[in-house]
Amino acid sequence: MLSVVIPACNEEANIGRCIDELLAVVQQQGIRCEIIVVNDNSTDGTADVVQARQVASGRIRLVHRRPPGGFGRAVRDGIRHVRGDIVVIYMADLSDDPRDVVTYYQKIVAGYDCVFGSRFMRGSHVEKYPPLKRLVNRVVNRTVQLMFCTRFNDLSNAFKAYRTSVIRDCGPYRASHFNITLEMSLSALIRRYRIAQVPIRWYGRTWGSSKLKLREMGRKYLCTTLMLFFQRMLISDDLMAERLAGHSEVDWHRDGYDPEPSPEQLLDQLESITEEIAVLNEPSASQQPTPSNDLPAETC
Ligand SMILES: Nc1nc2c(ncn2[C@@H]2O[C@H](COP(=O)(O)OP(=O)(O)OP(=O)(O)O)[C@@H](O)[C@H]2O)c(=O)[nH]1
Ligand SMILES: [Mg+2]
Repeated sequence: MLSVVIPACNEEANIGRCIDELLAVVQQQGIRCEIIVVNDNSTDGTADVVQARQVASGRIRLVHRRPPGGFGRAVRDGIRHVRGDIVVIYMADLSDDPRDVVTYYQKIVAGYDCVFGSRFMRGSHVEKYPPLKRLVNRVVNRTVQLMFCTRFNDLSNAFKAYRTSVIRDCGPYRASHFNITLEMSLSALIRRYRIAQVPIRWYGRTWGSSKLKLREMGRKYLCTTLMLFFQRMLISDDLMAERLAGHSEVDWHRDGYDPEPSPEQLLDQLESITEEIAVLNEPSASQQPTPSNDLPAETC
């Protein structure tokens, strides 16, 4: 099952359309999914809009957070509630396109562990990206590319997909704000998971205000990047050994991790496997390159 985690803070005029469009596209593709909206002390009607949809669809769940707020804290909370085996982090402000969620899902079903969307490769489509933000994005991402010797060029973008097992292996995460986007993607990268990069569509916000404050976020991005850089340089052998032995600390996920799956969870898993087999049998899925043809070509 696909679990879409949507952090939301004061997105009253966006969140309803965001959920409706996402559900329509995903269900049209026959993908079983749940949507987990993590509301961070919104002072507008965000929670009411989600609750109204929750009544109409059993696929939607609303998680309320208590202060302190923060994008990273919201993502961490959302992940704790995940029941599916594939997780997509998705924005509430209509900047991401639900059709790309389907692409992510199909890539993971085809064998990848993670899918990173890029707004800066052939095939991507970007509208109304503020020029200053774009400049900072390119400088940060180029620096990260050099430090980690990687071709992935939009790692700071939060809209990504992971197998839930990858998140369990890489966690627990520490970042509280937007730096969690780097923590999640770089943690998977240094453990050498199979990662696909795909072009995505991105649209600038048309309602509400940005929560990303560039000046405040700099030191947090730096801290996360350096932490992961030193892990890569000094202890990547330990991280890989744990990954390969499957001995990572899964019980950090205390609230959501259940070592004895319930009959409902087993049924979910069975349905996911059946869906995966069906998707694999579709011609479009079988024509996609196998992971070995499209693995990240590390440059160092
Ligand atoms: N739960 C929660 N969600 C947040 C928080 N900060 C941001 N978000 C959500 O995270 C997503 C991205 O935040 P934005 O404010 O759009 O950041 P941005 O994309 O850099 O800024 P824009 O260019 O204005 O779109 C949106 O869905 C927000 O509602 C937070 O502290 N808590
Ligand atoms: Mg945004």
